[in-house]
Amino acid sequence: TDVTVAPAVAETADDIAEMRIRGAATIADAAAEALAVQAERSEAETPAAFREQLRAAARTLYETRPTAVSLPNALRYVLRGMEGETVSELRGSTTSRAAEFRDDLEQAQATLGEIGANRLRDGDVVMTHCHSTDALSCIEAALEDGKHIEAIVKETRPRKQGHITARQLRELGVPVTLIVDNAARRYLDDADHVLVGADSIAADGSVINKIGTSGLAVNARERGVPVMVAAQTIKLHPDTMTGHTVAIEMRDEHEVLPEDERAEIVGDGTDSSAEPAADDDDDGLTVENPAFDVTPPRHVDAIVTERGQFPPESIVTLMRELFGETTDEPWER
Ligand code: RUB
Repeated sequence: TDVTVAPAVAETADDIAEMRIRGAATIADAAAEALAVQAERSEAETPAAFREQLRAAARTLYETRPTAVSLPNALRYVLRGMEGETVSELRGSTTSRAAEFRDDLEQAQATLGEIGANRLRDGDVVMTHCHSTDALSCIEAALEDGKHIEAIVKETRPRKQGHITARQLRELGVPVTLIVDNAARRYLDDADHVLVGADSIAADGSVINKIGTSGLAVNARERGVPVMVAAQTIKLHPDTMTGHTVAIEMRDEHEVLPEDERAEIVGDGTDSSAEPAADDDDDGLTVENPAFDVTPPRHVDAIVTERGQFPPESIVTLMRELFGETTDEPWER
């Protein structure tokens, strides 16, 4: 069916796909906001047309990036609250449900921060990877408790989200040491915690987060540094309860190797002495750019949520409580 999605929704979808809006919680917030905008601006004349537009908007948002489950969880939550007999009732229920979702998200992050802060002692040094608003909430709450915290911030190639983390920690007054990803093992000797966020948590307690998290966790285990994952329950992946795996996003190779740098490796195709390629497009160099990886539960010490902190192996109990057994997608109905 050909349903028009509000331009503002298409714009949000593009911002998510291009990572101008990024990070699992921020993506969820933006998606809920976009559904509210769609509801407000809808010119649908019948309840059926309104519902179809909202579902189309949700699909557009859903198709942007595959790994952070907070996105489908947000869409599902808002669409489940779309109720009413008239377009005006549907509009009202959808916008208030989206507002409720966004308030809950903010509240959950604050509560999670207070719980996570209990794990941080005065004077502790925390090593971070990528940029996680849930992880930063723990540090912020520890600072509010009057604790002195320092941070070792991994740069996080290729997109350097570590720079965002470093900037926000400096704004909070936290002394920051910025390192390249490859220096992590060396600097673990100076760290009391590894603190990361999550894009998805699977039912077995596996943590799906920025590429490099799993290697960091293995090194931390070897060094005896506890690994703490800060993840609101919106990061829990319902489909994994029935054995589905989480899709790992593969991003554009140019994030890793720009065209001009590629030419430095394989030439620009004009060098006649080079080995003849199998076909015109194949220069024999493959660049892969997975955005996320999976850290097995045995390398994670605690998952901190707004509902308390859990050893990864017991997260499934919380998932059953929150999701029950239903995993149908309202935008596919
Ligand atoms: C972001 C990332 C973050 C999680 C958690 O990856 O891996 O650690 O999304 O973030 P990307 P938050 O930059 O590719 O989106 O705690 O803010 O939800």
